[in-house]
Amino acid sequence: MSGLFGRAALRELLCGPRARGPGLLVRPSSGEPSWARERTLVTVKPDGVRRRLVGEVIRRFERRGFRLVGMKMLQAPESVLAQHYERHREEPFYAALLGHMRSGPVVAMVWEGPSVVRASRAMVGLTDGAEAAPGTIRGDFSLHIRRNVVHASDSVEGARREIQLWFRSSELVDWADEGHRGSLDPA
Ligand code: FUP
Repeated sequence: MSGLFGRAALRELLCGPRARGPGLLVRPSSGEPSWARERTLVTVKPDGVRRRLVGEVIRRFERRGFRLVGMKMLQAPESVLAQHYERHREEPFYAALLGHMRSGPVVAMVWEGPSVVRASRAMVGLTDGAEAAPGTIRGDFSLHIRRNVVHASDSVEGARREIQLWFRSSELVDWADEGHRGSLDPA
């Protein structure tokens, strides 16, 4: 066995399969369990950007101890939104939802940490801001089911799919802060 294929096959045999896909599986580091590296997609929607709530959303995730590994501001392309909201395509609110998401820029972020998918859903609150509990982002800043400030992935599998949809692997930064005083990483 020789050439590129041979070397790759040999490496896989010796080291196990390499992570494929855009930066979703990250290197294990200093004993940190792999579940600590769960990732989710959080976007600040156009209403949140217009209301200057980007910093507030980031502040809450940082204060909780999650790690920001990707962030960008963009006018969401129609094709991305269509895939992102695919499961709502037949809903009567679909057109208004896409119209809202196209009404201004969004800030898309990838956050990492233990059970970040479940924790971020709790931090974001119920879809309808009028029903969301005080203390949640929507409960504190929204009264409207569509203008509900943020999106957060609702499952680990959904997060994987959404991160791939919104980010290229080169846009995600794999970093850790072990050994630095003041780190909020769990022990
Ligand atoms: P969530 O997971 O809480 O963001 O909510 P859903 O996935 O159920 O809905 C996605 C988006 O569709 C919501 F953020 C807002 C919009 N929506 C409506 O506009 N009307 C509805 O009745 C339900 C959802």
